[in-house]
Amino acid sequence: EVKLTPMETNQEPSGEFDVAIVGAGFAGLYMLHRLRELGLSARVFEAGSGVGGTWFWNRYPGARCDVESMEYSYQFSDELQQEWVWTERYASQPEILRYLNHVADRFDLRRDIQLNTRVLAATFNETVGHWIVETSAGNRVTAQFCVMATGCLSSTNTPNFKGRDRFTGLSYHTGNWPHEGVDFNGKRVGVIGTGSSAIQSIPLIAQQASHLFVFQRTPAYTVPAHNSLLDSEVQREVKANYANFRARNKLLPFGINILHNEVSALVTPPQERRREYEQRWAQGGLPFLGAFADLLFSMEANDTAAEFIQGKIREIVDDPAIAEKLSPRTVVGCKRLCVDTGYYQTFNRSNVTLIDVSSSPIEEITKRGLTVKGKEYELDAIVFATGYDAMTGSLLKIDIRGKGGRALKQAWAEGPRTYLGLATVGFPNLFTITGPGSPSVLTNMIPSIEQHVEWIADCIFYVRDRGFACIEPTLAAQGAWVNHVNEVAGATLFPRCNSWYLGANIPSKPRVFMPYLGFPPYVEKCDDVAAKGYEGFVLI
Ligand code: N01
Repeated sequence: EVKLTPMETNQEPSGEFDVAIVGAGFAGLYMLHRLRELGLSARVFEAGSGVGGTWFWNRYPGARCDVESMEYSYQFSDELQQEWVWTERYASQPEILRYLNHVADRFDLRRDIQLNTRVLAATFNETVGHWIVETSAGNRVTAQFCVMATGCLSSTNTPNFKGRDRFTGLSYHTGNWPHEGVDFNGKRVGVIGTGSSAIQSIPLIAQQASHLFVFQRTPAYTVPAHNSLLDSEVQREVKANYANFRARNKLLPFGINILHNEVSALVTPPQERRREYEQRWAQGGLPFLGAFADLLFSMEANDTAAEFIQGKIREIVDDPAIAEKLSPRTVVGCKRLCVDTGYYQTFNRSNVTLIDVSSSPIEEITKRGLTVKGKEYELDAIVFATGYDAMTGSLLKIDIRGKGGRALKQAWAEGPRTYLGLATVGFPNLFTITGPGSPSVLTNMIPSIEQHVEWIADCIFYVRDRGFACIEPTLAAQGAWVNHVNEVAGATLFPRCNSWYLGANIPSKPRVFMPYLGFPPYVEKCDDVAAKGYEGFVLI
């Protein structure tokens, strides 16, 4: 990692701010803007050499959002949402990154953002009641409040394969892709993993590679995106009524504009059920999960969706043996449903080989490739599409120390414990945007981020305005919230598979369902807590 001196980053090494913000993605950018509007001083530290967070790092071929672009954008400024023109139904990574750069310029945010700077430690000083933030660039700043805008999927996971560093070819992680792009023409490429990132990149890598080997441990369900250019008429209509469109979406499950069928799959006659699934398949994307009300609650109902997708795989994939290998046997939607463009079709290409590593794992990485079942696959490039240490990874990489010098890592040793996903006992004046215990990844992230930013900003303003020094949740409120999050998840099919929602993809990570399945009631709860003078928090 390059360590830049404060001179090179053109920033003061030290300073006092009202708020320190970690991360300059969607969350950090809006947090800065909002705090400025309230007349507070803030400094953002960002590890990347540009703003954009996940959209800065994830530049792999085919990276695009699975929430439609008219929704996956800020709504805090009507001028912004009116002037920005999205070109596709699902925005591509370059377009979202352009948008975020536009936002940074439009609201003059850059002067308070220090790039190329990783926050290494944040320590609460109990005597004075402020945070000391230390960075890789040598900063040591103090701030009354510290806001972690570190993202839910920002800490990449590269499994510790034997011989991992021995490979002499090129290797990449989808979540940390070279800015100049990668030319796979004429190369033998191995992709490890078949989650969302792999499913988006595989069809494009296959078009370039001389041969592509896909190493699949668990097949994933994916539905076609049917991405297209965004109809200017659709865009005009949404813009004519943007506020209503946003307000209505906020009241929908997951905060996403998806039509949710209220009917149970099990009471629906098979023919009708099939019609519903066909319609959703033709529409494309995440709305597939809204086909029936009980899909995420009843195994029997979920099986009907699984059978439908398995049937589609058999229709699309020519070789029945490959179709069989590609067919998941898990619960649909219990890992994030993938959205693709030509994924299953890619396995009909003669230059693509699917290698099942479910029962015989990748044994080791060698100088020339990798081995499975004693056979060496010679490769010019390996793509690790192996996901993230989700939701807590980036937070716990920072040495965060609260009251009594206690490390967050220690406080969360058995899984993250928060009140509302916003704050943690023992860590006064520290907030997490879309933290574990909030709906975050089970919603449209942007309105969720905006809701958190606004709540946090109001809370900070309240604390200062009333002359308090610190705010911290009570043990009772936090305990009740953690139990509630678990209880809600336990009533669904979500805990039934080894997903990153559960931390199950990272060896040694405690198995705890991290996001809260409760949007939109969550927003009411947060509003209610604030209206009651921050119920469940202690202010001193
Ligand atoms: O990561 P993942 P991702 N040996 O964790 C495999 C969002 N996102 O980057 O399932 C062999 O889903 C692992 O196998 P298994 C979205 O929320 C959104 O793809 O653990 N394989 C799995 O197949 C998404 O859910 C978009 O058995 C190993 C893969 O690696 C989240 O980000 C696009 C392995 C990891 O899949 C993460 O997606 C991209 C091993 N040792 C991402 N270890 C869109 O908006 C792991 N794997 C569309």
